[in-house]
Amino acid sequence: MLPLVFIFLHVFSEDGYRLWLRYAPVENAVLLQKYQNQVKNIVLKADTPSLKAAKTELETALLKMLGIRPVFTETVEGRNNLVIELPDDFDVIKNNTGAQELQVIGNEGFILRQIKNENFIIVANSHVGLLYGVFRFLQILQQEQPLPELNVVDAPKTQVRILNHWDNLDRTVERGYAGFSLWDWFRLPDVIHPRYIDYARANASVGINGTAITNVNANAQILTPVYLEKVKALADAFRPYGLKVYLTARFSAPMELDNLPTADPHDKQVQDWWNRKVEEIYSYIPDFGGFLVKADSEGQPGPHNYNRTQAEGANMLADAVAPFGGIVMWRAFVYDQHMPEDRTKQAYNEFKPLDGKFRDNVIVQVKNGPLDFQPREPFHPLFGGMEKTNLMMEFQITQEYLGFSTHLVFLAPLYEECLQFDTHAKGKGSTVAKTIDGSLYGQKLTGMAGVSNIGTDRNWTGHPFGQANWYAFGRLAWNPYLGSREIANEWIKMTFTKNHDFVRPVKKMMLDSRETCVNYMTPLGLHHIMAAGHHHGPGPWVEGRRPDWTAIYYHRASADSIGFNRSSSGSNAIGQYHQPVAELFDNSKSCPEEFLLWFHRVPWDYRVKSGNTLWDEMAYRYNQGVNDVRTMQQTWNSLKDFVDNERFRYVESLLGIQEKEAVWWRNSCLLYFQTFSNMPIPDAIEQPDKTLEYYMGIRELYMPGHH
Ligand code: GCV
Repeated sequence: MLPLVFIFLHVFSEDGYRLWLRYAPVENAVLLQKYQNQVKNIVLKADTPSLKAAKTELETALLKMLGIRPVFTETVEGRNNLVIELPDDFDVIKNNTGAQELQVIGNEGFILRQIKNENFIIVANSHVGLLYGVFRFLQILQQEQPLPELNVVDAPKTQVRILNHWDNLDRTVERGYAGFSLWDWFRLPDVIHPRYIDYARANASVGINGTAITNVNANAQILTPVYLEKVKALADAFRPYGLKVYLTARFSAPMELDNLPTADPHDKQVQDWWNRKVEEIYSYIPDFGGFLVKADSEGQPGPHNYNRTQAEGANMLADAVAPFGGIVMWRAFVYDQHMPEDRTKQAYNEFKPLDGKFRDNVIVQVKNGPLDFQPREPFHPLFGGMEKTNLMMEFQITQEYLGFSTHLVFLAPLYEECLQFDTHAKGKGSTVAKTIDGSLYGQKLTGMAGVSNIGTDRNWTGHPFGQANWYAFGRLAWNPYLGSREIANEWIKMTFTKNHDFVRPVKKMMLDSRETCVNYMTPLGLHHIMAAGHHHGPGPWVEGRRPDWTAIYYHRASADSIGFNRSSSGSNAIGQYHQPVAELFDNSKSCPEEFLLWFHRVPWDYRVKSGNTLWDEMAYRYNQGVNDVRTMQQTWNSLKDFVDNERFRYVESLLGIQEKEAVWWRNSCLLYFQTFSNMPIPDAIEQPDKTLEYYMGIRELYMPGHH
């Protein structure tokens, strides 16, 4: 007979809406009883919006997980209370927390502590800190961890932990693969969809405290009163969850909205315009976070139009928001097709000389790598390159270059690889993580942004495993030193089941998936060989009028070699890194093989570490990528009995797409590069079953995320 839980799984399907906040019933009977005892009596004064949110979350979660409705009181009675309060309110808290640790947790951190097997306390210095503490407590229960001796003192290591939504006002989402924008501008401000609250809950549960709700390719209309009313409604809905709203500022807004003759940051009229506009925004949203700006990049206006620097542009906006406590996140993604310089060097060349010239409330937002969210890039040399400037990380959660929302690619390993890279900026151990959390240079303003993969799809992210990337981003923004394994472990247990026989193989599948994607798309340091425009599928043959948007600019394949020479004998991009990193990358023998063709131009018969020629190695890696997707399929198929039918089938279908597309990538890239190498595809690997002409003839119209 099938165990009851299996029958249950097949009868009750899940659509993925509940994310990692499913609050499944606790299965371990001993733990269940202990938990029930501990939370029967909850001391919580729910007299502010954040504490009301905490109370509601507890009520929902404890009923679902433990089957009980706890009593909420304002006094500690006897033993076994769960006390959720600010430090000074109760003796049980005062006597069991120290001044130093209260200082360590700051304004957003918390302490979770079991006291002598009796009471359990959740302490923070703010109501949002208490809410974060409640979410963490519930996560511990969801993962069925024992409470005794639990002692968590935790605080975020970065200040601004923010999602960037590239959402347009017509509800399309640039590079969005999960439906339309969540923000229903047409019905706002009157209709507040419950989904806005669930969005805020999910973010708060991992400590995300900001959301930039509009596309960086900005529309000035968002700054008009009609839209500010709507933004205010969203800000009001998010506020209890500690989630601040930010807007993208179009640099030419004074000209577009009020016919000013210029947007020159040195022009007094322009400065006054922004000052007034900011005052107006704060009249709607008193805790408005500030602006996110893309300037002088891909057609966006900026200070270059007036021969001003990026710092002059940023500082003008910074001065406008400073009196209200706002900040400006100024993107370093600045490059120009007319510049003869290697595209990957341009941002550093532009920003490095400006080090120390930005206001204190400006934070320069730098993409993880120097190009554009490729499956693999070396870290951006601005990390460790600007000691006197606030810098924040920009990761992409949406998988623009990693198979959209149909490929299972767990991004925590990509994030971790970047964060753990040693820049050597101040000697050994100067990891990228330390350049963004203020620990290396003592920056006061720190942060991490993630380009959102969220949309109106019922399961939020299109791919059920895309949720893991949202989760991972939040966890790493809170603590950039966490490991991918730990993050995957937490997410799987809360999103699916705690059963070890499921968690173990799924964790392996997730942890391997990024390398798998690199192999079937861009092995050995290849980059930007995706189809033009929408970036879906392979396009190593892409040529065009704008060289920096073609594939041939990046791989430079010819009859004798392939790769971009960025060594000291080439574009010298390696010169933007500190020693010994520069030297490591400079020499093709010491350069990590995963970056070989990023930094070097290498003959087809070059021997790589395995002893294979470069050509054979490329073929084997492409093939390995395909085989590994097939292994993912086998793994998933073997786990049918642990997953509800709906999610099981959906993931199964998506893995089918991923397998087909991995084959497409492998075959088309090998056939295309073979026209240069003139070498045979090794017999040991599956041979392409279609011609290069067939692959080059594929045209995909109306792809999501590209408008
Ligand atoms: C929002 C890449 C994407 C663009 C995106 C840009 C950016 O070029 O393809 O869609 O624009 O990055 O990060 O600004």
